[in-house]
Amino acid sequence: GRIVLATHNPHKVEEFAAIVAAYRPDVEVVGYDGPEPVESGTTFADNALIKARMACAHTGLPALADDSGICVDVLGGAPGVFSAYWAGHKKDAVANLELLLDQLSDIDDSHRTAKFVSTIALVLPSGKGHVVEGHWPGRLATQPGGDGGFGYDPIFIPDGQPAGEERTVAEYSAEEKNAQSHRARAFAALAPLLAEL
Ligand code: ITT
Repeated sequence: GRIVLATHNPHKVEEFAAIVAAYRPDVEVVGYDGPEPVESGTTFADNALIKARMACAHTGLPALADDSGICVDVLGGAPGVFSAYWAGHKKDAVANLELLLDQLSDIDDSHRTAKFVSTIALVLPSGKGHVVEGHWPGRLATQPGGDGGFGYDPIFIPDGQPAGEERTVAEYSAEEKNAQSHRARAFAALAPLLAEL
């Protein structure tokens, strides 16, 4: 069957295509170029459902949407749902991560803990909706490193790496990121439902 991916972010499309293929190589992931909904929700789950419902209604296909962001403990969970626009109304990844580094300039390493969050909604043409969430814990670097990935990847150092060899996500290969990321973890929780497609 086919499934529509309700995102305008080409990096997410690439990551999802790889992650879905690992579970269901027979499912074709198609892009969505219909109207972009207003993400008026106050939670990742609300926004993911808004996006998936819009794409399902517009195409008649089962729709997947991801609403995601970075949550910094010392900022009380911000940027959170505001991650894409942290430095202003324009989606400017470099400005966003520079502002976040500025906001943490006085914070020492042990208090720079954060997590990436991905909330994925699956909406079926029957109207049934499912929401799952994945977390990827780590901490913020003091300066950007690496040129892979997107968004906040150059300043996020995932937990669980060997001491002295720690890398940002922007220094991971795409395969490594897609095996461990918040998006992969959320998707793992959704995989059983894909059997319904
Ligand atoms: P769509 O709404 O069209 O899917 P978007 O990029 O606007 O695309 P969000 O509203 O969910 O998506 O914003 C998520 C932001 O969180 C994204 O723009 C990045 O700044 C950040 N983000 C999410 N996942 C990330 C990842 O894997 N690596 C780095 N940054 C990420």
